[in-house]
Order: sequence, then structure tokens, then C-alpha cells
Amino acid sequence: MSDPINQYLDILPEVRDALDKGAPVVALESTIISHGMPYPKNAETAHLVESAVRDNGALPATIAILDGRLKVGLSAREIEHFGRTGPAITKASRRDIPFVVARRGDGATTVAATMVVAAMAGIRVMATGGIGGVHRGVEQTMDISADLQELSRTNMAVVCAGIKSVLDIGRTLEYLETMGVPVVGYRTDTVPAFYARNSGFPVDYRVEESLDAAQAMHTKFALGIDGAVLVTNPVPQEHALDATEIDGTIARAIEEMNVRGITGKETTPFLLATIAEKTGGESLQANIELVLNNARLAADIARHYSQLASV
Ligand code: PSU
Ligand code: MN
Repeated sequence: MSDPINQYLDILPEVRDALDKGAPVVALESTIISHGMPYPKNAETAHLVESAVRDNGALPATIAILDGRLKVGLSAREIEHFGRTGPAITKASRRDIPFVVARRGDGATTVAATMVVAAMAGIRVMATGGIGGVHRGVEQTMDISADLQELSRTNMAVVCAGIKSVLDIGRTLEYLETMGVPVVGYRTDTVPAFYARNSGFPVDYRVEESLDAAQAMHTKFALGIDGAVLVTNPVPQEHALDATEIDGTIARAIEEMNVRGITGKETTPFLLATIAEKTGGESLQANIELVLNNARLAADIARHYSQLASV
């Protein structure tokens, strides 16, 4: 009998080959392509991120839903499609997956949905820019990203550049603690704040080497403690933005969002675009650089993890 999940999955042959051999694979999300950056930078970045993973000894698998198929690994042409079509593609989180599949539609997968699909394929490491979290004003809106729930249940190392200050960083960390998700700092004592290197909030555990992160995740899974390890990796110094300045810009973008009445899943894409506009593209460049940096670290972790898992 065929695997009931696999009948929905299309795994790129080279990725399947790597997974069969226990070789390192890094999953990449596609919401960042369709909703996180403007065309053509989004598609260009997606290719650069894939190359960064390859150059560091792992295979990239960009994840998306295409014509109702769960894609693990996209061709260059398919990446171009997600970049060019942009926000017209459904932003798909966990709740959306069955509907996009049943309607044979296209979906750009968030961190949560990427984790769901990557786990189906047996991938244990993913890289992204920033995760979703608890939004500022949560007392009124209850807006908490499904990414946080997913981190609590799906076994994976998720490498990100910390938590963007469009979110309520303190509450996001409290939520992660409650859900049992360890927040690891790669060569940092404080949780990075995406564009800025330091949010002022301490990480749970600092690691110096990618091997240390791989060992922690390997031990977690071996113990049967489900859920992700969140590895936070500060944006490279030379591309970091000034924390105070970017916080001011973010505050103005949030005001504009509230005036326009933008809510729900539209908030993050709106804020990213507005911030990029207000910083004259500087934030977009920082965003690109931090994603590349995360892809390299994720590949390193995946390499170490595949060795640990093979013994
Ligand atoms: N943060 C970014 N860029 C992004 C996102 C977050 O800097 O593109 C995307 C990710 O795909 C993340 C999603 O998983 O937004 C979270 O959306 P929501 O808050 O609607 O769950
Ligand atoms: Mn939300």
C-alpha cells in the first residue's frame, strides 16, 4: 500500500536521494518569496539561498504548494513563478494546507506550513529569515502566529535571525517557554531582533559551534521530546541596522497599518514592505543578508546532525 501522505508529496529526485542516504537537507520556506520581498529580488534571493546551502555541503529543498501538490524542492522555473506572482499566491500556514491542496491551488508556505511539509518528507533542519510570533497589541487582537504552535510540536531545528520588533519580543519568548521550545543563541547571549543584533532579551542557551546545536537537537529527539529547537543567528555586523532607528521606523509602520485597518495575515507583509520603503531599501538588503547567513548555518547544523543520526 502506498504511503497515505506521500501521495500528496513531490520530492525532487536529488532531495529524495539525499534523504534516503541520510545526507543533509535544509528546508526553505516560500512565504518569504511571495510575500516577504518584492520581485525580482525575491526570486534572486531564493536562488542565492539555495546556493548558500549547497556551498555549505547540504541540499536545499524550497517548499511550497503548486497545483495542489506539496513540493519538497522547487525548480528554478517554479521559484520564478512564486516570485513573480507574489502576494497573489495564497499565504499558506498549517490551517490552509488542506484547502489549497484540495482546490489544486498554489500556496506559499509560512514557517509553520514549511515545517509540516518538511517533516512529512523527513527533513529535520530548516532556515528562514524571521519567524512569526506574538504581535504587539495582542491584548486586543489575540494575534499569535501559528509558527509558535508548530515549533512546539514538530521535530526540527529552525534557524532564524531572531524575532522582529514588529512583534512583541518579550511575549513571544514567554510563549515559547510555555510551549517548551528552547531558544538557542548562536554565538550570542541575547536574542537577536532580525534587523538588529540584540533585542536585550537573554537566550535560553548559547552555543559556539553548529555542532553544539546539532547535538542538542539530536538529544532532544532521541529523548522523545517533540518540538523544535529555535536557533537564533544575529544578522552579520556589517549589514545590521541601528536598533533605535529601526524601532522608530517600525513604530511608524505599525501606526500606518492601524490607520489603514490592516489585520491578520496581511500584517507582516504590509509591515515588511512599508519598512523597506521607509529605509530606502536598506532593510531589504539586511533581510537578504540575514537569510543567507541563516542558510549557511542551517547547512552546517544539517551536516552535523546527519552524522549524529547515522550512528
Ligand atoms: N517574517 C519575515 N518575513 C516573512 C515572514 C515573517 O521577516 O516573510 C513570514 C514567514 O513565512 C512566517 C510568516 O512564517 O510570515 C508568519 O506569518 P503569520 O504571522 O501570519 O503566521
Ligand atoms: Mn497572525
